[in-house]
Amino acid sequence: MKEQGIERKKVEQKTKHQKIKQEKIMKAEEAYIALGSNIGNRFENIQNAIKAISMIENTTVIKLSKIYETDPVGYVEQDKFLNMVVKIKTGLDPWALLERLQNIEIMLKRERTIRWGPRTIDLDILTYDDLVLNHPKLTIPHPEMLKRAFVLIPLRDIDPNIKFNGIGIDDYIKNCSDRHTVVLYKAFI
Ligand code: A4P
Ligand code: MG
Repeated sequence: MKEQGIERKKVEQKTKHQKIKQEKIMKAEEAYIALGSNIGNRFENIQNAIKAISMIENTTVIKLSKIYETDPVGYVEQDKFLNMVVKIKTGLDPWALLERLQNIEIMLKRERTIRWGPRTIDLDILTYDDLVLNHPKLTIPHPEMLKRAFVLIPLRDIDPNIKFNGIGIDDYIKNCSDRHTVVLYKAFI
């Protein structure tokens, strides 16, 4: 009898915990995260990063783009990237979210040597609700995103009607010089 009581209490506590998590997420903001990898098993790095993002507290991954193989932009003497975008809902503020993403980069042993250079995993916050933030350690929307087809093409998979400054995403993609180097790699994870 006593054991049954303890079990019931555990279940009730678990349900309460899930309810609190659900409530926090309901109040949460939507954000887009860009993922990129060009070292080691790129597909596995992307998969592991998504798993880790889905385990961040008060955060749910709600949509995934397709995965694309892309030529490097910026520092070009490096291997091709795999890129994709995920949409999340999070109860974390943008700074806490950045910290969690950087911890995931460290966990997946990202090496930071050359700016714009090779990396096992790069996680950038593209947008966070309609927040505009201009800080050297956190700029939102991501300052380069509207010039990069390797970001915009996967973002369009998730939200083909998204606009920036009143301009549709297709118009931005048309003006990206890397648009012909973004090639479908896998339609799903
Ligand atoms: N930081 C500022 N704003 C943000 C934000 N919105 N999200 C700060 C994430 N971080 C942000 O980044 C340097 C600092 O940016 C961080 O400490 C953070 O506080 P980093 O990731 O350490 O360095 P990085 O990635 O080498 O530099 P950066 O400027 O972030 O480069 P990007 O813009 O990420 O570009 N070509 C292809 N095809 N595919 C790619 O994925 N990626 C890059 C890197 C270059 N070329 C590429 C790709
Ligand atoms: Mg980055």
